[in-house]
Amino acid sequence: MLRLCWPRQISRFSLANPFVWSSRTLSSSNVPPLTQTSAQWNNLTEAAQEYVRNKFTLCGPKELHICDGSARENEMLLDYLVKRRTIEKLTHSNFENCYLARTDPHDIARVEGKTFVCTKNKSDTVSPVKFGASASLGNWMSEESMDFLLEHKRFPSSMDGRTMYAIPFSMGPVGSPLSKIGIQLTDSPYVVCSMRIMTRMGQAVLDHMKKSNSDFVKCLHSLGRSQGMLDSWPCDPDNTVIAHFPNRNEICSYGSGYGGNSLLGKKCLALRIASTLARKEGWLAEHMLILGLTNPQGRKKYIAAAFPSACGKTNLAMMRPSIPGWKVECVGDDIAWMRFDSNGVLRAINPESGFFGVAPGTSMKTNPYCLNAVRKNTIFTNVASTNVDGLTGIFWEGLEDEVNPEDENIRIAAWNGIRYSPNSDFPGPAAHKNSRFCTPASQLEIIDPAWEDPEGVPIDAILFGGRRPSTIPLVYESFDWTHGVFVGASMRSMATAASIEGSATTRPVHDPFAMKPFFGYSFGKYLHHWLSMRDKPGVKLPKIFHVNWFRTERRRHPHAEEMKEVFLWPGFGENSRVLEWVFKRTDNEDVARSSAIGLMPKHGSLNVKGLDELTADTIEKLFMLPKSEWQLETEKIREFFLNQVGDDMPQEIWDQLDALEQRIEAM
Ligand code: TSX
Ligand code: MN
Repeated sequence: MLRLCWPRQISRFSLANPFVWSSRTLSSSNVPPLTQTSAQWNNLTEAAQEYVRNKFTLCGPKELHICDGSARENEMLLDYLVKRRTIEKLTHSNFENCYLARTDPHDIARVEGKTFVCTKNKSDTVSPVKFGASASLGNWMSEESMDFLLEHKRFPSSMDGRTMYAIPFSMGPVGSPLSKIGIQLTDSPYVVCSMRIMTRMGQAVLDHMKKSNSDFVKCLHSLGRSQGMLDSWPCDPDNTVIAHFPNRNEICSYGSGYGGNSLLGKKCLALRIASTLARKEGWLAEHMLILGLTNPQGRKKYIAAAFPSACGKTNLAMMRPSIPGWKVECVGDDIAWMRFDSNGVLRAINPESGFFGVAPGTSMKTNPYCLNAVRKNTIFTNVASTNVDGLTGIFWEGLEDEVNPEDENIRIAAWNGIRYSPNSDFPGPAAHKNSRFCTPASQLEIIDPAWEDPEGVPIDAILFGGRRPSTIPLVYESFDWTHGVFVGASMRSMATAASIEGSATTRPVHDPFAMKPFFGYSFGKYLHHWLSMRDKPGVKLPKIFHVNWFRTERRRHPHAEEMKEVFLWPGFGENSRVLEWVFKRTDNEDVARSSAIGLMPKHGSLNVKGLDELTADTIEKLFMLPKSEWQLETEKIREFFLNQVGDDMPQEIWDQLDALEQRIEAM
C-alpha cells in the first residue's frame, strides 16, 4: 500500500550522527567538539576561529563540523537527511541523485515582515517615511535592540542536540576580485547541501582565505527550538527573525529552514549586505538576471534585467529564441554584481553557482533547458511527488504533458502529503506555489561560456520590467541614464498570488529596481548611488529599457457570453523579437521614435515576421499610451516618492517626474 500522508514522524535526534570521529570539549581546549580531526579546525583563519567559537558558545550545539564541500561529505549529509525524513530520494529513472524536501507548512517562503536591516540610525536603513504612511521599503531595528533579542531570546541553546556546520563559501568565482567570502554557521544539513549547489563552498574557499587572509561576511543560521509540526522539518515560525548588520558585515537568521531565509549567501549577502558594500566601494549589487544574446551574424551582447517576482526572470534568462539564428545563453537568473572596469565598461558577474527557481509553470514549453537541467543533482522543495510502481518522481502545475495527473496508474501526493487528483475533494495545487528546484548552474545546457569569468561579462543594456495588464507598452527605451534611473525607481508590478492572499489587491505595487525586499540601505541613497555612475570618468553607460510582456485586453470568449482577459503578446521565446530591437538600439540603429514616456520602436521596426496571429491592431495596442492611465501612473509614482523617500529623493528624480508629467499633459 502507498503511504500518502505526512512523512512519518520520528522522534527528534534519535538517529546517531554519522560524523562523530573525535570530540573534545570547548572549555578544556578552546576548540569546539569536532566531528573531524583538529586539522580541519586549523584550516580556519584566526578571525574565523574566533567567530565560530563565539557562536558555538551562544547556540550550544553538540558538536561542530567544518564543511570541506567534498562529494563524500555531501553524500553523508544527504543520507542523514533521508534517515531523518527531511528529504526523500527520487527513484524514478528520469532522475539521478535528486531529492525532494517537504517543509513545515508554516515555513514555505521568505518572511519580509520579519526581515530587518539593523544600523545605529534608522535613517541609514530607510528613507524618512511621511507621517501616517507605513514604510514599504524595508524594516529597521536598532543594532542594540536586535543584538539583545538575538543573544538573549533567540540563539541561546537554539542548536541544542544538533551539529553546527561551518560552511566557508564564496559568492562569485573563488579568488575573483569581484567575489566576496562568507562563513555560514547552520544547524541544518539541508542548508549545507543547498549551499553546496548555490555557492562555491568548501576546501578551496578555506585555502583561499588562509592564503589571502580575506575578510568574510559572518552568517549565522539556526532552525531554532522547534515549535513546528514536523520532526522532519524543525523550525520556529512564530519567532523567525532575519537580521542584517551592514556595519559589521554580519547576518543572523533564526527560525526558518526555507531557502530564502536560510541560504544566507543569496538574498541576505549577495543583495542586502552587498548593496551596502557596493555603495561604499562604487559598484552595483542588483536583483538582475544576466544573459548573453548572439545575433545571426555571430555578434554577442550581454543584457542584465530586473523584474519583480512572478514576471519570469528565470524563463527569460534561459530563453530559447523563436526567431531564426538568434541565441540566448545564461550567465545568471537572479543576482548581478556589476562594476565599471578601467576601460569604462560595465562588467557583471553572477555571484551564485546554482538556480533556486520557482518550479510551478516551468515546462517544456516555457523553459525546456531548465527542465533538462533539473534531472540530476537537484534538491526539490515542496513540489508534489508521484508514485508509479513504487518509484518516486515529481510533479508540479505545468508538467501535465510529462506527468498526466489523470492517469490512474500515477498516484500523486501534493507538496504537503495530501493525496492529490484533479477530480478529488482536494483540488490542489499539487505543488506549493512557491515550491522550488535547487540545481547547479553548470548543468544548464545553455550556460554561457563566460559565466565563471572572474572579470565578468560586458553589459550593453539594462532592462527593467513588470507585470502590467495595462498602461505600459511592450518595450521603451529611456532617453538617457538619468531618465533610466527614474524608470527603475518608478517600477510597479502586479503582486504575486502568494503575497496578495487574503487581500483583494489587484493594483500594481511599487517595486523599484525589483529591489523592494532587498535594499540594504535607504532607497533615496540608493538612487543617488545609481545617478553617481554617470559621473565616473570615461564610463560607457549601458542603455536602459523597460519591458512589459503582460499587457492584456478584455475579449469576448468565443461562443460564450463572458469576457476574458487575454495577453496581447505571446511572450516566452517570442520575446527574442524585443531583444532583437534592444540589440539594434545598443548599436544605435535608427529604429526608435520619441514618445512622451521614452523611445519606442519605429513603426515596422519590431520584427513580427511569422507571428501570424498578431494583427496590426494588436501591435498598435501593445504600444498605446492612454493619457488618463499615464496621468494616474505619475500620480501614483509621486505619491510613492513623497511617502517613501521624501527629502532623501535626489532632485534630478523629481525633475524627471515633473518633465514626464509635462510631456503627458502635452500628449
Ligand atoms: O516567463 C514568462 N515570460 C518570459 C519568458 C521568457 N511568463 C510566465 C510568467 C510567470 C513566471 C509569461 N507569461 C510570459 C513571458 O514572456 N508571458 C506570459 C503571459 C502569457 C501566457 C500564455 C500565453 C501568452 C502569454 N499563451 C498561451 O498560453 C498559449
Ligand atoms: Mn529573486
